Amino acid sequence: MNTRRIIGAAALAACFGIAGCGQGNSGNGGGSAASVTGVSDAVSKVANDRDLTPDDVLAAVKTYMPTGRHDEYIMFSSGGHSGQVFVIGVPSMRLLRTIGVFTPEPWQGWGYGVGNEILEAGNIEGHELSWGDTHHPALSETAGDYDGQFCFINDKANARMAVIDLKDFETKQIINNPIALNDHGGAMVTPNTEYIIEGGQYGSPLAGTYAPIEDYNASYKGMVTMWKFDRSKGRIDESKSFALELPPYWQDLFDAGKLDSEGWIFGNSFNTELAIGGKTADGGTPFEAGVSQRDNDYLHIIDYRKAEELYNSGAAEDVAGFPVIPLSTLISEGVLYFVPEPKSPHGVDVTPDGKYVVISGKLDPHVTIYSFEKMQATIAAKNWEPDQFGVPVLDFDSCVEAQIEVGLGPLHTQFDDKGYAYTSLFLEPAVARWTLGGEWGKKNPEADWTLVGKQNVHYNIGHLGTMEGDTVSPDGKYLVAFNKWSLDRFFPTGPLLPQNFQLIDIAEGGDSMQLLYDMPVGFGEPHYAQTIKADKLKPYEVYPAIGWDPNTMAVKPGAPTQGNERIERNGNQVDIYMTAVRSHFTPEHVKVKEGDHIRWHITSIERAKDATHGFSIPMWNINISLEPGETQTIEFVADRPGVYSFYCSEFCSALHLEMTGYLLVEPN
Ligand code: CUK
Ligand code: CUA
Repeated sequence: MNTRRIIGAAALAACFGIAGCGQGNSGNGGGSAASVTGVSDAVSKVANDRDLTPDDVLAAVKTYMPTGRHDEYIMFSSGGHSGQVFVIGVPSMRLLRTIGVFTPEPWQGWGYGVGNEILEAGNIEGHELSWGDTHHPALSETAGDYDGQFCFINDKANARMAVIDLKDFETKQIINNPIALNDHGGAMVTPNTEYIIEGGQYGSPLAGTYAPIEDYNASYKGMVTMWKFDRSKGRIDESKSFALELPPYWQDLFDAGKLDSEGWIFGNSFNTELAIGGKTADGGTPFEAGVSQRDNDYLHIIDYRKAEELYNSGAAEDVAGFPVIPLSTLISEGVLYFVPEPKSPHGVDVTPDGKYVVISGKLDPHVTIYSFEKMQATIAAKNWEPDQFGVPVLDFDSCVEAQIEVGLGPLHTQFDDKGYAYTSLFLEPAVARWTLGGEWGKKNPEADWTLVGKQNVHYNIGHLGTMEGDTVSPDGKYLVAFNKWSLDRFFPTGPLLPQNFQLIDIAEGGDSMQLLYDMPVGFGEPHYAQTIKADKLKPYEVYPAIGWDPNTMAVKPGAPTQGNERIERNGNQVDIYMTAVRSHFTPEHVKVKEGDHIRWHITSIERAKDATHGFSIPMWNINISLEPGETQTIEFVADRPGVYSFYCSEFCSALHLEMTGYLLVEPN
């Protein structure tokens, strides 16, 4: 034990030596050689007192972020059932921001006066939805690489898609899928973000209609929707979007081809058994067993460029007002092919060169790697048998490049810059590192398609994410394991425990991964995250001009400005034009009559970075956030007479408590 500790001190001294040689982080300490010894002694005492091993100390030094220093990478994580997106710095694993998406978020005023119309657009036929099951965030791409402009995320529970603009990290659009009520294989983008992919999950009658479960094979459908993204408007253009009808297998995840395979998308599936579940009096097999009977399901191989041509030529049919290309057309026009994939597949990931597609089988210890070139040759040779719906099922052996035994319960795969792939192993639980073949395989010394290392994780890993790990140029460097269970890792918060994001150092090759840090996540269940190099993000410091409307990303005509604050009455319609600046609102008295319809327009006329004001009124569920330059409009009916003190809900200045006023609602 003592020996370990002494080595620990030495390792630490070496680490600090390296840090001291750099820029000198924040001016404290001076970074001279003399201070290295001093730091080493002091820190080895702390390490001894806290019973830290050399690896612990090394991990701490690799992740510690001195005050004022920024993280190298920014992770956009699904917020799970919170329906939000979490923004987390890597390697510090500090939570930087929660972006309100499908769910109200009071601090940003999301749903309390800000973004109400966007949230309402996500309701389905008047049914208010105030949660979402976010699964897969997708950063916008240019030429297959993250460009830092937009982030998209799906809501599995309700088949919805959201658009976040990374200029201000705010949600701009929520769109309902008109033909589906659940999704899963989204959001994924094509390499230039022309389309956002949203694949379905559980086979259902299209457009939320009714059909008896006994008619499953004929009346239930699968689908994948291609949402057209208009980058100049920063919105999904529903009028140029379309869907593909698929057999009622349960489509799971999708990934877009890139480089060699650009123009194609790939999706895995399960329940090719067409099980309908349910234990009935005359038998019946519950889903768990029913969907796991066959040895193979089908990898979906889709020529989306050809589908786009078909849509443009009018081959789609109208389903609830949305264009859907029928399955029969997809088959006859050569848009859709299948290839068998082993036992209960999960995860589909295209390699950085676009040449291979990696599939995991939850109940198969292998990853199966398909060659895009071989798929194309198999299609050209018509080496297929039709499935029961007539879809060509390509010959497995003609398409497979390699199979690697990686361990128990493989799920998802990501890549690095050294030609390694990383696959999450849910059941072990661990991360497996293996080598790619082709040109990328030459980036590491090991043989192609070989398992080279494993790192245990805690516990039950789902997705994993390397830095820019699903782009054409992954950085590697770190890997984050998104673990479902934490068991003994944290203080037990009752029977419901946090989930665990574990940071792993993957910078060195071979079998050399090091677990660095556990981040408890108190919002379940985030599935996936994408991580971008921080310097690719160019967010606004303050909004570009006073009177900026984040919805339109432009100055709002007629927004209140300094000097023209006023109250206008037209019948019982009252428009209040107010400004906010440290530390007052203008006007401070607002007198209206019971029953008046209020439109309250407020502009922050601040230009200083981080000078955010809030604006809250009791009784009407109003609390908004006004970032410098921002304008917002709140509407409500003053249906209750009384005196209401509105106030700024951000501690913005020494006289923040004085930043208040009275809404006086005079009785009729
Ligand atoms: S799924 Cu969750 S662990 Cu929704 Cu991407 Cu695989
Ligand atoms: Cu403005 Cu407090």
